[in-house]
Amino acid sequence: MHYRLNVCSATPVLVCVLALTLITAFSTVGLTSVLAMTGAAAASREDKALPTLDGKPPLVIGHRGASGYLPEHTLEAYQLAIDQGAEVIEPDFISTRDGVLIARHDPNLATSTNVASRREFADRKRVDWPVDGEKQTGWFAHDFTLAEIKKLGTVITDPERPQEYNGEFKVATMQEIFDLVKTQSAKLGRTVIIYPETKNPTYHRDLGLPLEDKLIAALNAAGWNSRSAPVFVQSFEPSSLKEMRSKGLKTRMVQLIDGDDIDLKTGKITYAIPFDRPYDWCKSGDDRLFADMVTPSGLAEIGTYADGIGVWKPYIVPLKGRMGRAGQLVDVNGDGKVDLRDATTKPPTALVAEAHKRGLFVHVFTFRNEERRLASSYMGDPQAEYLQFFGLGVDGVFSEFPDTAVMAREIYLREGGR
Ligand SMILES: [Ca+2]
Repeated sequence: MHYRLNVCSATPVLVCVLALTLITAFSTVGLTSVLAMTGAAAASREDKALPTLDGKPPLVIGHRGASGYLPEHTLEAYQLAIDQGAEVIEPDFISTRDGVLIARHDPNLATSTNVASRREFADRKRVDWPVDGEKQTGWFAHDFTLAEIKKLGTVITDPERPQEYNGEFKVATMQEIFDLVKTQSAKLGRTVIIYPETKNPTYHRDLGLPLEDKLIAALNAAGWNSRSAPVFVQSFEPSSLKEMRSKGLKTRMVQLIDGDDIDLKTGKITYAIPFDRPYDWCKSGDDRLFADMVTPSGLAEIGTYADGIGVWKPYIVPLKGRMGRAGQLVDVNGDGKVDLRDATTKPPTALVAEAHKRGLFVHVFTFRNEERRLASSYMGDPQAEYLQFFGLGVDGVFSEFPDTAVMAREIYLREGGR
């Protein structure tokens, strides 16, 4: 029920996978390497090492939980991600007025909860409240105690996704999610990994509600402050990661790398506030862009304080629209608008190899099932997108549909004879 019927899924799966494997192979390593691979078919098991940094299968990371199905960042969404086979669950942490870390993507609660419909909180509404250089209107977590936030119901943020659970689940705290990870790991006999993000860390510091010390304290209390702990700590802001490192956090850390949009005419990533540069750079007058993080010197700098990068997909597989004779973008599928579905994938960049060369693992965001979010090259099949990225050696995928990611990885490993 999770898959749209399309050309690829209506075709025998093996044919599809073989075709995709060939497409990926030709587009990434070229004919010579493909021939070499064929010659190596009888090679030993060691030669079948995966192209990830550690040679192990890529991780499936439940992005905000199984957020394609249930309201994001709730215990229920995390439980579903674990049930679907994700090794990792990913919470973003912001702060309440009383300094409790809760899982939400945005300090503004208007889009992810039913706060706007609660009359008792009507007077908490703020207009043009600045968040990382962007003015927002809504209800902000730092104006609410945890007890008040626990009165709210969460809602799914994408209006085109299932709405039937809106209002049913509560906002989860950091501690509740830590407890879920521990309980589930013990129950299932497998390690569930947690991937906490300090969200808007400079913004929170400016409010007098810094996130870092609380995250470190909770990781210490959980017995998870070590390199081998089932933890990846992530942030878009380098200074947040550096601060936690300097304060004794020993877990693996991940520098996130964003962008605003893709210019389908040129195939290039575009940069606009607040997705042009980390907000800590913005505040300190550092005028570099996220683009500067993926250069050789940018990666070398990240290597001084982090263990891996979390990057947006087009940094690895660029996308481009089709241009008409008059220099305009063509509505290829004739649906009356020009968007991702009219774009095709371009040859992959060398970013995975460049990062791996410096010992940095590469996790990629965000994988979603909806056809409207897939480039036309994938023919509406989300598994095709996963298979391409797995073939390129990425070490993990942030997925909102972990069951699809797990299935694609099974196909990838099986077809590779592993
Ligand atoms: Ca179109």
